[in-house]
This record gives sequence, C-alpha cells and structure tokens, in this order.
Amino acid sequence: MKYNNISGAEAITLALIEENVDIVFGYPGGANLPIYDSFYNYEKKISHILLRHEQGAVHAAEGYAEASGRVGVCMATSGPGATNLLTGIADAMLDSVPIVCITGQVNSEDLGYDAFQETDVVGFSMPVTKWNYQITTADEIAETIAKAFYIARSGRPGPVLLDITKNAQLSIIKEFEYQKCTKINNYHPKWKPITEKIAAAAELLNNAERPFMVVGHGALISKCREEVRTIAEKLDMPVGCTLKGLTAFSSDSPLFAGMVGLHGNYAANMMTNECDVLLAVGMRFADRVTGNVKKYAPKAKIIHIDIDFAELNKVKRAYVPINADAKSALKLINERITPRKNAKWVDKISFYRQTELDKIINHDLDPNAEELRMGRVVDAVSSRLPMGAVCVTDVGQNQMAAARYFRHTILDCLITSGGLGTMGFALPAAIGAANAIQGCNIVAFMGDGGFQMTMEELGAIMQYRLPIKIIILNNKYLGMIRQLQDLYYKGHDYFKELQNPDFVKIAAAYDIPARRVTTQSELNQAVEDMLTTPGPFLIEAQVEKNTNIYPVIKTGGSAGDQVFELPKNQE
Ligand SMILES: Cc1ncc(C[n+]2csc(CCOP(=O)(O)OP(=O)(O)O)c2C)c(N)n1
Repeated sequence: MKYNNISGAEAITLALIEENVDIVFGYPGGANLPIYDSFYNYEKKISHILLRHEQGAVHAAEGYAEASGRVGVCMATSGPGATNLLTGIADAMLDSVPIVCITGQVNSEDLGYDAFQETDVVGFSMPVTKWNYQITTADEIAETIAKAFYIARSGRPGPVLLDITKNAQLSIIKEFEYQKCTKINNYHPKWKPITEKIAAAAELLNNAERPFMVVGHGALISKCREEVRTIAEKLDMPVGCTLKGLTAFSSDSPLFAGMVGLHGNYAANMMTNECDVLLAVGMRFADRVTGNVKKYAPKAKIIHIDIDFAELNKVKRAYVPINADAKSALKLINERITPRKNAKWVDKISFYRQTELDKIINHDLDPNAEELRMGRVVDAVSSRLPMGAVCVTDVGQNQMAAARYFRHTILDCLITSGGLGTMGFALPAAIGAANAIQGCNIVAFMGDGGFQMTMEELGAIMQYRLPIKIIILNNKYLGMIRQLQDLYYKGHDYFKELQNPDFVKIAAAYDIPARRVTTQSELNQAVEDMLTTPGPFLIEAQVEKNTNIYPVIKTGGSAGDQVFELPKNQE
C-alpha cells in the first residue's frame, strides 16, 4: 500500500503493522512520544503493553519472541530509557532471540551536543546487537525497518536496535510504500548443507559404537524436533539437551539422557565423556556446557551443525563442521543413515540415572523430608500441568531446579536466560509469553532475590490481568551465591540471610491472589488453587535454606568430572 504525506512516526507504525506486529512492549518519554501518538490512531491494529521499567519491556519482547516464534518488539525513549534496555538486548544477543528495539533519540541537529537525554545508544549497543542503526531522516524509515526485521529473524536470530531521531519521527514523507526485505547484499543468513559434509557425518554415525547427540537452542529455532527424534530412534542414539535446548526432546523418551553441563544430569555428562561420535545440533559449546574444553568429549569425533559459521571451530574443533540450518542438515543425514540397535550403550542411561536417583534425585524429591525442597516444588507444579505449558525461569538455584525437575516435553516451551544469566528475567519474560499465546499454562519460577529485581512488573500483570502463575522459591538467600561461598570461599557467608518483604502482602497490594507454603500438603493445596484460579496467582514456597544444587562439574573439570558432592572448603 502507498501512503502520501504521512509523518515519520506514522510510517513507523505502518511498517510495524506490515511486519505483522500486533503488540509492542514499551515505556514512553519525550523522544518517542510522536510514535505513541501515531499508535493512538491505530489502536485496533497494534496494542501496547506498558511495562514498569524498560528492562521489563525488553525481557517481555524476548519472552514474546520465544513463546511465539515471532519477532518481539520493544520501545523506549532516549537516554535513560535506552540505557535501561541494554541488559535485555545483551540477553537476547547471547540467546539468539529475535527482537527489534526502537529507541527515540534527540533531534539530529542536536546530536553530539549533550542534549537533554542524549546518549550514544548506537555506540553502546554495538557489541550486543546483531545490527543497529540510527535513522536521522524520515525517508530512511521504510527500508531500515524492513531490514531490521529481516536481520532479526533470519539465520541465527538476534536483537536489532533502531535509534530514531525525533525530527525523523516528526517530518513528513511525501510517498511511503513498504516492502518486506528478503535479501541484503553480502549477508547470507541461510547456508545449504554441503553434500560431502553430510555424507561424512552419516558415515561417522553409521560406524559409531557410542554415538551421542547434544541438542541446543538452535534446534528449537530451526524447528527440527521431529528430525532429532527420527535420527535418535533410528540409530538408537542417546540425546542430551543444553539448558536452552531442553524442550527439543521429550524427557519421557527412553533415549533422553538429560541436561548436559554444570548442573546437568549425570547420564548426559558421562555419555558426553564416553561417546565416540558426538552430534552437536544448534549448540555452541558454551562454557557452562563443556567445563574445561580441553577435557570435553575426549573420545569423540564431533559433527557440529550450526547456522552461524562463526560458531564452527570456535570453541571446539569439529571433525565434520556443517554450516547449515539444522533441520535441512538433519533431514539429509537421515537419508543416509541405517537403522540399528545399540542396547548396551543405551542401557547406560538407566545405569547412570539410577546412580543419580540414589545420590541426588530421591533426596531432592523426598516427600517425607521435613522442609520443602526446590525440586519438590517444581515437581508438584509440573506433575499437575497438562503438556503444552510454558515454563519460565529466573537465574540461580531456582533455574537449575526448574531445568532439572520440570518434566519438559516437546509440546512445552522453556523460557530462560541461558547465556547472560540475567536475574530479574523471569517475571517480565512471562509477561511477554502471556501476550504471545493464550489458553496454556504459564508458570514462572524465581528466587527471592531475582523476584525483587523486577517485581515492579507485578503492576503490568495486575493491569492486564495476565494469567501468570508465579512461584517464588524462597530460600531467604541469594542461593547460588551462598552455594559458591559454601563450596569455594570457606563458607564465608558475606551477604547473610536476606531480609525479605512479605511477598504475599506484596501480591495482595497488586490484587494478585497468593499463598505462602511451608509443608507438602500446603503446597499441594496451593498448586491446586493456583491452577484452578483464573488470572494471576503467586505462591511463595519457603524452601530449605542451605541446600546446594548437585551434581556439579568440579572447577577446572569437564563433563566427566561431575560429582555428587564437593568437599566444603570451610574454615
Ligand atoms: C543481574 C544479575 N546480577 C547478579 C547475578 C549473579 N547471581 C547469579 S545467581 C545469584 C543469586 C540468585 O538468588 P535468588 O534469586 O534468590 O535465587 P536462588 O539462587 O536462591 O534460587 C546471583 C546474585 C546475576 N546472575 N544477574
């Protein structure tokens, strides 16, 4: 459609509508008010969720993107509004989340003069964006917004920031026509797999005695759950998932070895250590997965499939690097592999799982333990949810408990801050998810520390009556920090017990029903109430204070050095 004599701000709104954006998460200020003013006239096509802090807006855009598979959009004003976005942008960068962030900026003629609320957002967001650009004239709007959406969602997705000066928003465009971008010179987001590499990968897999697949977030982005399952079942190949890849393979499959990495499952880590061929799909050998890289997967020839060329041979040298979209690569590999049985190798999953059950899981889930434990709370929620839930986590012990004890299936969605490990992520990310999909359960687990980082977003939950079920795992500590001090700093409890507010009263102030629970029966009843009460709900589960998350990979160790307890380095 062509439009004549419209303002830059209206052009921005129309461009967003052309990109099928129907919701924007944001916060206003003088430098982006023209855009809000144009939203006013398009209320039926584009809605706006007012978060209570710009960090909330960007995490909400991330949560929206992860839950919907679409590009999330957030908006902030210049200066402090823009700087407040930065943590979330970095978060999206490390976790490959497609978002477009729009910041208002001072008039272009004032740039460089320390105008009121001027910051060099393009400069400071450069290292944490896939692309950023400052629009200083209205005529650039159509082409630049089209590029922004294309870059954010194509190839390895990521955050794009557009900084738009106020004069560009206010000046009039004589003729406006929007065309979606499908190609940018010298930008190659999708690589087709090379036949020789596929053949080499298939040959390795056909001849492997102990093949193991590690599936990361890239597999979910590439939507290749079905291909992962087909190959795993055909080759009788155990599968481990990274934290961000957890819903790529069902936790109830007999081939599921569990989560890999620092606090992952024993079977998944031991099999990484023992496998002779490791098929790495859409994962990047992050240090929380590998531990000591030099000792990681020491017996394996690695096949590494990644859409991002820069990831190949970056951390771990691959025997067969495949620069391609995971789905298309796995489809081609599947055509060349022959079905087989490998019972002896697969049986090791049960063996290692039994060891972990005996040493850790049965303890963590013990229904007779006097005090609640994080694992029991997560299990009590997860076991009552139908498949197809959205599980959002914050960061710390609560994140590891949710990763380990939530029964993730391929119908679920896990939204968690993996790469940046951003405390305060869960509440606003859940807000984004709740706006992306209706009719499924959205549960958000967080610690008492992380909740207090963004708890102002209860305001948005109240205002829009979002059906988010909040579970605070309250151990009255910055638990993961206390654990590190316990294990590596002679138990020096520098921060001491947190003096927390009354979370139930806080929920009440926001008109959100809430329960505090300390026993299993209270927990069961509260979960029942939570799941049968429409709208938001908050449970504060008071859990054991001094529990450490095990197993853990020893410092300096690798997957094979995961232990069930560490000697405490106490004075
Ligand atoms: C923004 C931010 N600041 C600091 C940290 C470092 N950090 C990681 S876990 C953690 C403690 C989290 O405590 P809490 O939210 O209570 O969760 P718990 O570990 O007790 O489950 C801290 C401070 C972080 N990840 N993010």
